Amino acid sequence: MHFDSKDLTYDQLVHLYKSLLLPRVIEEKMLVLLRQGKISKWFSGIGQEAIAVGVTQALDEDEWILPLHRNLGVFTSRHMPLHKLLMQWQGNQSGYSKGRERSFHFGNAQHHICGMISHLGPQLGIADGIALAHKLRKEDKVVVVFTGEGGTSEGDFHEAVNVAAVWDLPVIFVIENNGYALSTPVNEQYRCEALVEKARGYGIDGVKIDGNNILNVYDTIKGVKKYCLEYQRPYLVECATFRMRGHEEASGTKYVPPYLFEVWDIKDPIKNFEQFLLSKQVLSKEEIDAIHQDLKDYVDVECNIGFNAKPMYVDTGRELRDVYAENKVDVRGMQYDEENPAAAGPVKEQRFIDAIKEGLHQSMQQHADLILMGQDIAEYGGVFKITEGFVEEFGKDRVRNTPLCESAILGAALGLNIQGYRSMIEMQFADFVTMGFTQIVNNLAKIHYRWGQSANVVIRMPCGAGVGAGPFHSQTNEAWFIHTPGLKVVYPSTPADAKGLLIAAINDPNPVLFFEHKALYRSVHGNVPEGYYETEIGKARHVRSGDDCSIITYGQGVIWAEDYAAHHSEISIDILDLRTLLPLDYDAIKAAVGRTGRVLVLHEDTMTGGLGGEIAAWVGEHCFELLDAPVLRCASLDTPVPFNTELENNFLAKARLHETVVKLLKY
Ligand SMILES: Cc1ncc(C[n+]2csc(CCOP(=O)(O)OP(=O)(O)O)c2C)c(N)n1
Repeated sequence: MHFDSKDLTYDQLVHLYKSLLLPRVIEEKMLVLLRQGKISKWFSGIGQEAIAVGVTQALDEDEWILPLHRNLGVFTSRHMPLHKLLMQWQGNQSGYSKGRERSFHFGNAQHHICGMISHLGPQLGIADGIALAHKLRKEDKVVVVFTGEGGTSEGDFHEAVNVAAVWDLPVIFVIENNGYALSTPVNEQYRCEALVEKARGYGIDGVKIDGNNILNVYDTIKGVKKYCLEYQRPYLVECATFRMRGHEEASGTKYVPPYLFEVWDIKDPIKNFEQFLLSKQVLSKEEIDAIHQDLKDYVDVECNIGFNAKPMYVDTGRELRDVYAENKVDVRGMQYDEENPAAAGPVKEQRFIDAIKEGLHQSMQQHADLILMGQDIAEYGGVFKITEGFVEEFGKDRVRNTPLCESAILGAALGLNIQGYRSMIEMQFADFVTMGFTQIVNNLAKIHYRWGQSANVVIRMPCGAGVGAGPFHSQTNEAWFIHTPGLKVVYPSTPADAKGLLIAAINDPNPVLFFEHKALYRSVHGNVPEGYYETEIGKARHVRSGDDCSIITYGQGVIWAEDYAAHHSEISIDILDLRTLLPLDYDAIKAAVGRTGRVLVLHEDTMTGGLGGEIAAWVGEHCFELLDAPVLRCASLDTPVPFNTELENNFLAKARLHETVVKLLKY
């Protein structure tokens, strides 16, 4: 192996050597601890240390790195105390994730590390967002994100590299090509000669290097960093290496031809660097032995601390509280008072769509750090024209057209928030959110609980049927998200609430899905205060009082219920508009049950697994004494949304509203 120390000083070379050796010494100890049953799972990076260490050492300490499961060298090079890492790996309360996450699945803002989630690829988009924040602030910082060669087959790799290329983001994508993804060899993973060839397809540059040569890695990343900053572009670095142990320690290596271990043992990054340092008389054999011993002593001392951590103290309240970031935004809108709407300024009649636009517009004026992202939202104004005129007023930096890549953009939104920006993503249609599902339910939703990072991201979801648009432009898919702790889900039915809830969502440090029904955009009008105000998330609205039955509903269901009540004056109907579906306003639900003793939950979403089932169960459990009849549900048919108007009308819950009310009243 050829080493070129260029202008590195004696101190720098020794520092690199110690940094390279530390993760190896720790890992050797880990293998012993595993055999003793003291830790449960271990993904070994033995033989690959030069990549994690070389990359991290080439960056400034405040440049973000997004490592993977074999990158112990990133964590040690960022000076994370080993005893705290050990607590993390044991699932101890004093670990970085308070026992909530395993192995390397955590991040830490102080060390500028954003940890992976198991899905591997989704962290690539987060790097784009962090880099975008640096670019917007004109900071000279790069971001490094790791992927294995297996991870490059995921759509997230493609999306993230493409976005970085199109947006000229200073991201260094490091592919750690270690020959196998679990048991899958590279010839079953991809067809190109080298993965770096893919760079050209994205219109960026890249290089393939020997990932076992620490000086090579270090020098390459230093140079690539300069390039990324000077030209404001991403770069792809493929590091050739080999996984010297099983995928994880329990999984073995039977599928790897034994000769490969011999070949790669000769290329061991530590042995080779030691030889180089000896041959150049940078270090003597005795000095190397002494460094080894020092590191072993350090590991033993830290293990003693790490294995004597206080035992887990289970506190259900704390677990539930930590799911959400505390909502203590400094600049708050005025709270909207239903009894006195004029308190939020003079009111004017607006369509639903105009109120959303105004809420977004005022939020852009309020928050210089609010970034809008979505397909065709800039010059074109979005397919529903909600952001029309925004790019002219707020500029391209803040009103960003995106390539067709929901996942990378949702990941980028999280990256932006890691750097203190907030963002709004417009799904062109709520149906397309499936393409970014993992980012929402696994990254955005769980990150605060996992390691305390907020995710101030609003996802606008133009949704709903009744517009003759067929199965993929008509869904109202809120139930997919209501089930996910960490998300908030709002679903307004009036223009005033649409504006106030959108402003509140943008102020909220948690990820909020904002459902806006397309059929209401231009058909529903109402008085809307002109000022900047919030409608509180988590509070339902009592729409009208009645004595015979209570309809608990939201979104277009409110319009149906009001219309039904208006046409059936012989029935005294009470209506509750939930407005927020997660978290639910249980007090308001209980009050609605108490007012009539007969409850019908109405929603446009399909029946099975819909919110109606949850509310019915909760009312049954908590309000049984108040009921005069079982809770009934009226929902859309359990089919996809059909295109044909007659079929669609039959599909929608509205078609069965009358018969359900009659049935309820007959009990
Ligand atoms: C989306 C997803 N599919 C499958 C897995 C299971 N899995 C975990 S690691 C892994 C192999 C990853 O290979 P690679 O990206 O090359 O990284 P390496 O483990 O070799 O470092 C697989 C298949 C997963 N974690 N996530």
